[in-house]
Amino acid sequence: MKLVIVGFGQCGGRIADEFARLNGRARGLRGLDIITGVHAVNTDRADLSGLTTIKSDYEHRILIGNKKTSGHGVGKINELGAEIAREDADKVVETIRNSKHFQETDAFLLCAGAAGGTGSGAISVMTQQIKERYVDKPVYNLIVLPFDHEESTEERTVYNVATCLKSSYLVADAIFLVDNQRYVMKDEHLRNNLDKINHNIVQPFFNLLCAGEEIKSRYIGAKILDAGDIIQTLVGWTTLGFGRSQTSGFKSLFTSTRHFRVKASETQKGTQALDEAISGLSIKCNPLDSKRALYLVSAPAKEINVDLIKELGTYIKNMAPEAIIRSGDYPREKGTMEVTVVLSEMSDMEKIRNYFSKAINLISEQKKRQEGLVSTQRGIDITIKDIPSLL
Ligand SMILES: Nc1nc2c(ncn2[C@@H]2O[C@H](COP(=O)(O)OP(=O)(O)OP(=O)(O)O)[C@@H](O)[C@H]2O)c(=O)[nH]1
Ligand SMILES: [Mg+2]
Repeated sequence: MKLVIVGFGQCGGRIADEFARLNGRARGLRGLDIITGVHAVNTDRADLSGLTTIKSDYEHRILIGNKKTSGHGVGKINELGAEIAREDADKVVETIRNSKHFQETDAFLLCAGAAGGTGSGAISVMTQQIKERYVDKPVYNLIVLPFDHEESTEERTVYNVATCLKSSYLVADAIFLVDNQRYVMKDEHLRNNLDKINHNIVQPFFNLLCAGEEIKSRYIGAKILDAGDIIQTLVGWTTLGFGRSQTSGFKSLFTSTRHFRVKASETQKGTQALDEAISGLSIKCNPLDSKRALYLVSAPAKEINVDLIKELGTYIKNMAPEAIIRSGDYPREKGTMEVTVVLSEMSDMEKIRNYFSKAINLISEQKKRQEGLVSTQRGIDITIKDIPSLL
């Protein structure tokens, strides 16, 4: 599957930058292209300069709203981010269309942080604009939720997240939710942490996108997972995970790969990787609430067997009994067994529901505060009229 990636704001831009590196790895390691274009869009010139892999010309790093912000961002006001995106939408859409391999694109993936201003405001507006112009291509969002501490220290956080999520939900074909808090690694500088987090966010897409693009017969699985399967799976709120277990060495104890203990061990490695993928899903959720799911096993060809696929299928079916499950195998890896999981069309996610109720409370509190402000102004106005003026 081939994607066009567009990142909005600092967070979105840096995740798009990570996708550019992912495509570099697909080319270098596998001779495949999985991305037809990577663009970063921002109201902040410095953020665009900080990227490292996305091409640095104005067609790949797109500055918007320069007249309104003078290249300094929108300072967390996501309404302004949305307004600027609406005004400059044509510029962005035209630029994307002009990229060289655009015709090969299967879908769009737009990325942003929900708590900021530019990305949070722009992502839904641009999703809508792109959907109107490319009716036959799905448009997906990848939305990053803030760290817990941002909620308590920054007033706008909850409001931005709630409005961003609602607006995206109204227009995007599916939304990958990524919770920064799930990726927090202690004892590291934030900068390093963000790089690692971004790497972990993007990593699960590698096999998922490569599997259907393989052309060499020895890398094509018994059951290919291609763009059609992925598109059929992605609907509404979505989460994804990735797990890996080492396979090298465990066979050396036995001379034959037909030995029953070898087979049992392969299955065990598979469930171990699947366990890791599920426990590391990009947002905490209950798999029971998913209506569509997908899993992909990537391992050396001789380690993928019917029992393994069956075992993983049963595991997911028990976990998500209501889901339509699609699967595939990808005989590529050496020495590792990797499992990628997508759970989609989630009917509930506690964290998201909480954002909406917190925002509703916040809005009614603000209304009350404003009303209070209005009455004190009246109060001053009343007392001030009896004081003599020097003018
Ligand atoms: N995972 C991840 N999260 C990030 C990164 N950069 C920022 N964030 C998160 O994104 C949110 C802030 O959004 P930004 O992308 O910085 O904001 P923006 O879209 O540039 O908007 P303005 O700066 O207000 O114009 C916060 O919740 C951050 O924790 C990043 O590189 N990776
Ligand atoms: Mg910014």
